[in-house]
Amino acid sequence: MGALKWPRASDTLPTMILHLDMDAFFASVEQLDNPELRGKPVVISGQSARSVVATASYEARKYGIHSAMPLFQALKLCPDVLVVRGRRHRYKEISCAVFSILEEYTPLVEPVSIDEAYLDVTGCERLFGPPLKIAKTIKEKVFQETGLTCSVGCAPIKFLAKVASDIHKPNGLTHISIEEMDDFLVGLPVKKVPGAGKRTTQALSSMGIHTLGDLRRFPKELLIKKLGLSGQRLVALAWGKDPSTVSPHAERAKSVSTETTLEKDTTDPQFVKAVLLAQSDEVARELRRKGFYARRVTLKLTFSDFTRITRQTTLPHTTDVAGRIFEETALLFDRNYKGQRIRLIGVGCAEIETQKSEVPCQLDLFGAVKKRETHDEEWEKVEKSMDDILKKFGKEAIFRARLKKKE
Ligand code: TTP
Ligand code: MG
Repeated sequence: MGALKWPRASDTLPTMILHLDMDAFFASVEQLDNPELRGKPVVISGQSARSVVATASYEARKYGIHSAMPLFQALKLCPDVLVVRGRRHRYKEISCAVFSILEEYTPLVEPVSIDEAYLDVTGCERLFGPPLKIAKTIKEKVFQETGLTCSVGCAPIKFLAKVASDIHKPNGLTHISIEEMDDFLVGLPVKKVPGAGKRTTQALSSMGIHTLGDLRRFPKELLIKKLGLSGQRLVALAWGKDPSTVSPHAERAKSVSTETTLEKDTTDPQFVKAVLLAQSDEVARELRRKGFYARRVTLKLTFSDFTRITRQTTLPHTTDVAGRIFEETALLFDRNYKGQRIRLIGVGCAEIETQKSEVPCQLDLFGAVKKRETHDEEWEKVEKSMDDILKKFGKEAIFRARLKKKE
């Protein structure tokens, strides 16, 4: 057999990819937030006659209920099923928390959907241990920080990582090593290959091809003639050649952040807040310089034992204002700090947009539109003037009184 060519392997390191998928995501979040739903058949759905099920809890799946099923059909299968209206904002919040955990292990995180991502952990071994250990740690961390379970697949190529994450769902962990990969591919049903649609699998089935092993034995040219590009892709996958790589989403890559390792560890909240204010200024100035507005604000703290936490807030409107970023990070700090010795402080902004979003409006009692109470506009004016002065007179020209060192 000729030498296999791994997609992103360097000469010495075989690629190792993880695929993580949250279990019954929306339903699990609802069960987490509302203990009365736990252990019960639950579907997330609209409540009209035309609604379809977005997802079903594993208890509901026992009745044959699944995503995309019309609600009336789900109610026929299980008249007692609890129908819950979805809360996108909450799912997004938990999704951000999960992605922040993943980014602690590698910058090569590719979000696929709100509850699913690929990670390229090639070469992370020295830092975090072998891939299976990383997968286990990530599962534990996701559970600790969100209270939810996920399933993870671990394989030398991307599509197999996804196949693997589905094998022991829910709360599964499946590893396909390089040594096991060939046997695994031979026995894999074609319909399990992500992207192999109904029409392709039916066409293959009519040729007697049910597994990738069957596909390997079939004349390649004939397959490509019959199925075109998708045939070509399947032949490559059947031989363990997946050209796709883990590519972090362009939008997510657009983030602005700063961090400071302190000269001496601290437990003084006032000191931390002074640092947060300076960092918020720095990040906001960078946003304004690039013409960006951020929707997500992140606080990062590393403690003296090198454990760390990242916490984030999704804002109702985008911002490039330091005052807003500071208020949010200070609030995150107050909510999450438990007196540990702090070694490093970081502030970041993500979910960057190039358009400013409107400050949300509230209707007052008489239906008139009223602007929400906010200081953003005043801050904005002050900070824009600070930018101008700094540009004209240099870095030391102006600073916040709060940051001035006591003489
Ligand atoms: P999935 O990961 O496909 O499903 P899941 O997380 O609910 O269950 P599993 O344990 O099998 O992974 O989708 C993630 C979320 O996306 C899901 O909780 C609800 C939402 N979703 C829809 O809104 N519509 C759909 O058709 C699907 C498939 C999912
Ligand atoms: Mg899922």
